[in-house]
Amino acid sequence: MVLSNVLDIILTSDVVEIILEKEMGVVKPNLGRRRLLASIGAGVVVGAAAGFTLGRLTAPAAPPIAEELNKIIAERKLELSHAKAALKTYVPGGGRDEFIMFSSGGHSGQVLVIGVPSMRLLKVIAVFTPEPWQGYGYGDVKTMKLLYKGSNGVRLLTLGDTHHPEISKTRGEYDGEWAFIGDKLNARVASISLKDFETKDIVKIPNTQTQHGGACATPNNTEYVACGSQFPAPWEPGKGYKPGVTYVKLTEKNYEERFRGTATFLAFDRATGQFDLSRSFQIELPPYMQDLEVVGWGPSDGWAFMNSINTELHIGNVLEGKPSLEVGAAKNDFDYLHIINWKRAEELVRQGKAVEMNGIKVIPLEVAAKEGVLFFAPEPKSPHGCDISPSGRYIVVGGKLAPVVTIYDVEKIKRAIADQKFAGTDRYGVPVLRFEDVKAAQIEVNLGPLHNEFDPQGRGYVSTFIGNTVDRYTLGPPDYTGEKPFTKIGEIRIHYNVGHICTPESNSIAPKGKYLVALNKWAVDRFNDVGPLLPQNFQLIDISGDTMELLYDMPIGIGEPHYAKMILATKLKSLEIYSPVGTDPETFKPSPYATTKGKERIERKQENGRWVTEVYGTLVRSTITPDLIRVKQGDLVRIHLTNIETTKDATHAFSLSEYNVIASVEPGETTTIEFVADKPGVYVFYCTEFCSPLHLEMAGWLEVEPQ
Ligand code: RUQ
Ligand code: CUA
Repeated sequence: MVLSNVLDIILTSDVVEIILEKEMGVVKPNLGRRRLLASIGAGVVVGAAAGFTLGRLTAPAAPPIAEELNKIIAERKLELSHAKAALKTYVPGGGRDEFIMFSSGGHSGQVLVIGVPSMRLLKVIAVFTPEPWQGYGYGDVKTMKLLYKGSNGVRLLTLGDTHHPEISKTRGEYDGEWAFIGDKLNARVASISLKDFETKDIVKIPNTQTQHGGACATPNNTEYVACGSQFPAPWEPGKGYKPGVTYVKLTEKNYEERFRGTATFLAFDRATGQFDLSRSFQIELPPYMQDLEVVGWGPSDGWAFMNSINTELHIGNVLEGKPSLEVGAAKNDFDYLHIINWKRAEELVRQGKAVEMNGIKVIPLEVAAKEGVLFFAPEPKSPHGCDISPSGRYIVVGGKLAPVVTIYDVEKIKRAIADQKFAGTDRYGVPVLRFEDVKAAQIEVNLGPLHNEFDPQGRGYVSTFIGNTVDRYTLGPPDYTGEKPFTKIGEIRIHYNVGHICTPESNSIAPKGKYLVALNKWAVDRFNDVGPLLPQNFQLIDISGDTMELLYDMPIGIGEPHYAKMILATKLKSLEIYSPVGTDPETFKPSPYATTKGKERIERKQENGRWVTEVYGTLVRSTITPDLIRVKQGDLVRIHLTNIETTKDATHAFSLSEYNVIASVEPGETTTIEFVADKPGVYVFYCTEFCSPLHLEMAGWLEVEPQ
């Protein structure tokens, strides 16, 4: 049989081209199909690369590739589109994904790291919730400190609802050095180092109970990470909101007068990964429910935008006959896009016009309204999402209950503000712009548009929650200079109920296009049933062509992811081991508690009137030294552990039976665990990573002598 006929008739050449491009790297985009087929026939490709298709291609007597694949397609009852999708997403073992996606883990409290296009889950980074594999929150001092520091001062919070991840930026582009994630439930933000993919700081945002507007890095150098409150908190004039302390009776009048939202700019230190509240500032906002936030660049440099719902100030109380929030907050035809001049706010703080409340400088609402920090623009009915085009000129908002995306022109906003062209003020004295003065366009899309992402061709993508689609549209100049600006040009069906979407490096000056991931809330019939609680469904979509094609469904069996940020994998520079041996991952500097082989020791001493047994130990295949630790009941036991391995992947873990203690010690790392030996007995500790044939022998004893 002639090879080219087989390809044309049975499989079409698409599949083969994908294989050759992906597996062999021999096909340049300009190499035509004709030449390609000719080369297969002539056996030119012999030995070009290794891969599952090659044996077939190169052995002269082997059945042609198409026949082989066709058999699998038939056996597995696939369609051509499935085979193509499989080939476009399959990354062989040892291969690398082109993009890395950082996805929120929803109410798992963690961050998911996913390779694209393979959609393989690479890691779940522990952030707000204890996680035993990483030794996070089980006696490991650095992680315990983080969880306590990041709590609200009232109780230890071990629950977070992560929504919006972010990656640090330099000159408007993602730089791959830091990631950030917000906790909606408790108004917290965490920083994650992308050197070791570990959480380095958690900060509770002062004067704020819940947050939904971030994290969002300022574009030039991630000087600040911006975040905005969601549900307003009770507020004492001059004192703000303090968890567990502030009480204001919930009445309609009090809600209007004594509840407040916030926009916060957390100063971030790129060198240490720490947030610094003393250099941060906050803007007091009306008790509208603020939603997503973006910080602009280019024409919108110095400005931040956030939408809001419930400008009705409705609080509910259905048992006493009041409409629910759902009903009461959907009355107004327009809510308010918040337009924040954050550079101006920074200036006002410098001039001393802010009030210090709970450790942060707060610009009072009246000052923000009068001094050019805060403006409003009407946005249609229960808006959602707030995204910025690559040029920084357009702010795009979804319309939840209206089948349109609304696009604001930042140039028009700035002009209207400069000309003091306002329709009036809201009830708090904040100037309100006229919709017609600031609108660039409204694009009709399917029902329930939520979030927007962009590609390098100046096209936008919007998720439609009710329509169950992702719609593609054109922006206007300078993002898109072709025919038919601001026009819907395509859509793809989604399964099902899409929330956020994610394209590589969107919401930066240089989106990369190629793929889109839809973060779907419902999976319904897409996977095997695993009980009534079903996974979320991430769908990978190829957006490189004129029509969008569905490539892959990835079940997410942990939490409810909201947003994700995707970056070119080559921008990430992950450490292979901690170096030199004895490095403290908190600082990436040599730890004063590091020990070397032969120097392990146990010391017992008094510290502030309490007995402390301090252990300096090492871990190496396959011994924990010391392997017998004797302490007295009631001692505080502090064990410093150094993994003295320098081999990639040679992680050891230290887990202590009956004590709820575990630490993960990566090659080269020094870490410290601490616990009180409150119960007498003999307890085994062992390494929980299967590290060598004698891993089972990597164990020891803790003897707690009764008092
Ligand atoms: S938003 S409800 Cu990102 Cu669509 Cu959280
Ligand atoms: Cu170390 Cu098992």
